[in-house]
Amino acid sequence: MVASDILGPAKSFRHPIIGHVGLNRAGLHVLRMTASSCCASWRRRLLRRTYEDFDGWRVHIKKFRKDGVVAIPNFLGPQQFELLMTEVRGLVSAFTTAHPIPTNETRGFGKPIEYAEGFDRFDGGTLNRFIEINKASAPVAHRILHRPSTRALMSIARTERNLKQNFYIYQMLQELDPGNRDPQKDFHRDTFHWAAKFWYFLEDVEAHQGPFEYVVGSHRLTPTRLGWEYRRSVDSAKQKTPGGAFRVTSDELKKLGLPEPKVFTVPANTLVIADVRGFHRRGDAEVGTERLSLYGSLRPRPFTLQPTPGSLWKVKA
Ligand SMILES: O=C(O)CCC(=O)C(=O)O
Ligand SMILES: [Fe+2]
Repeated sequence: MVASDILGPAKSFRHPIIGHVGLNRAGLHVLRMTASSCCASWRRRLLRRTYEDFDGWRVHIKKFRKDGVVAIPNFLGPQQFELLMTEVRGLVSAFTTAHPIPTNETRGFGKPIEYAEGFDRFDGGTLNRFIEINKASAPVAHRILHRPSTRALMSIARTERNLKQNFYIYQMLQELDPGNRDPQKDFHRDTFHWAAKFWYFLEDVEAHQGPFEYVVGSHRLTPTRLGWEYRRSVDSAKQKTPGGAFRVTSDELKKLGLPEPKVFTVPANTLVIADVRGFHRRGDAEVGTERLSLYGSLRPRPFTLQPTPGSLWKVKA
């Protein structure tokens, strides 16, 4: 069981094998990174034939592959967007009435506070409010996220299709307690393997509203990056760090030869997709600012060669 975790998504260096000092000195972490990356490339090749030309996504997928991030403006037509906004406003307002802002005693990442319609989670002084999108409760959002063209885009970004993953209406309230540092505001990468996230922004995001920031090109596993990952893995194994989402300083980013981060101040109706193996953070925000989006984490199984669960490499349109 413990050994088979190696072939799964586990990333905590408190794990007896993943966080084993000798094994990381021998290159375990870097091996997991490169092997899972090869698996993702293989799956993507198999999916490409079916999806790349789908509905004009080709140019965006190319940019996503090259930069690790892409912003697609005017994702919906005006009528559909209005319809969606009416639904979202109704759901957010019902959620706000049903669940007043909870108090937060913890620092760093809080535990999810579960409700029937979703959950709250504090990241330091930021409150993330997630309302689950399902067919019955949010039919418009559900339809948009499950239409064939959107599914195609998500499958390519995830390098795997037909995985059941939840999508959410995501309201973020920032700096509710400015003394409590939001850990998402430090540059980091989420995990060791290929993984994407999307935010479909429903309202403009301006510079003071904690825009998403991404270091373009930092998703590439260059020898310099792998060297950094290696050193971090040995240190993390020694310290038995729990998270496994390595933080990076701006000095280190410079030493890695990476550019200044790109700040995604975007108009409403923009879809941003990012490969979260690349370095990113939530930008600084003024007290009490909000961000509203549809959101999903697109995580494949790191070490599978099958892009469709249950089928042996066959991909049907
Ligand atoms: O909310 C953001 O802009 C980014 C947060 C983040 O780092 C993440 O969700 O992985
Ligand atoms: Fe992140």
